[in-house]
Amino acid sequence: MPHQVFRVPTPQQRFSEREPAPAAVERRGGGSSGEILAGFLAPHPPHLVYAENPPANEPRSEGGWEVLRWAYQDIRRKIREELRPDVIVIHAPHWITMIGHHVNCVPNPRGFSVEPIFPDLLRFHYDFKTDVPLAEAVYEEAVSEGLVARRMDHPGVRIDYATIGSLYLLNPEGDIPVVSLSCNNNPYFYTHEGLDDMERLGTATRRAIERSGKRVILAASNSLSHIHFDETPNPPEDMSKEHPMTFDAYRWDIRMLELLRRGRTREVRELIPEYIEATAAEIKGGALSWMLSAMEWPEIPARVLGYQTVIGTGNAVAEWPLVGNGNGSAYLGG
Ligand code: 2X7
Ligand code: FE2
Repeated sequence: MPHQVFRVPTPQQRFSEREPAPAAVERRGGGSSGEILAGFLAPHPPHLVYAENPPANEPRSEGGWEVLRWAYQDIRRKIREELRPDVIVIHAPHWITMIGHHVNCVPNPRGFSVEPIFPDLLRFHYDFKTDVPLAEAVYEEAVSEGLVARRMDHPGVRIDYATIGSLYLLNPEGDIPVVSLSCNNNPYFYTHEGLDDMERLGTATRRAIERSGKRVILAASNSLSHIHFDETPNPPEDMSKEHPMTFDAYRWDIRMLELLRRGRTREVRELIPEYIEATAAEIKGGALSWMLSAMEWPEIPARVLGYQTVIGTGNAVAEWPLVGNGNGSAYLGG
């Protein structure tokens, strides 16, 4: 029996007059052709957006972190020219909700985001469209799954910089509708329990996509090992100062990436709690567990397009190509 966090026994007990029960949910196999085209590990350090110098971001840079940015360039091309998805569904560890998995149902979130720790790097004007029907379907399926879930309907919702950063790096044109999910596993208190719920949220997300008829890509917005320097170099993009925080954190990142490159997702699943303990890996927010679960723990080689540190944290850009010609061809080893 998996551990449960803030689980309500039945949907019926949960609904009040303020929040009516969602309509009955059409189950898998209900006749629609929605599918997940690919999943992406899509890290969001504000440094990467800063280094791209987009007009929407106020600070200017000389570049930096090219290995990750060139990897993003590659997947941007694939998304735009080959996959052409209807929606990006993103789970981000900086939209932390203490109770419940929140789903952003606001049609057009827009505003100005200043990164609280690195305001010198990210002061970004964001503006994107939500796929509201799919967002509502994810909420409904999460409730059906027995999870505590909430719709975010406040038009003035402030979007966290992880969501903003990964969305920009995946789709700078901002023309692909989005479903944005919060991080409820309360990463500072739980490891296993929160991740069990994330896997259920993944199952719910998959069902919602299937019944939507949409062609969707998933984005797990997170770094890997997540201990960082306490001082920023001057300038921040001075790459001579960039290195893994510890050799041990680096070893762990590479061990996990090697397993993913071999399609050994079952072993990864077993190791995640130990990895989090050892490196404070940002996957403690659950984005990777959510995404792999939504893709049913695919035993295909992940295409790891780049690994690099950002202020000491480990970051990888990777793809799980579920359809089309990509079948993990980046991995050639035995
Ligand atoms: O949010 C982040 C992160 N994940 C990694 C490195 C530096 C800053 O922000
Ligand atoms: Fe982060």
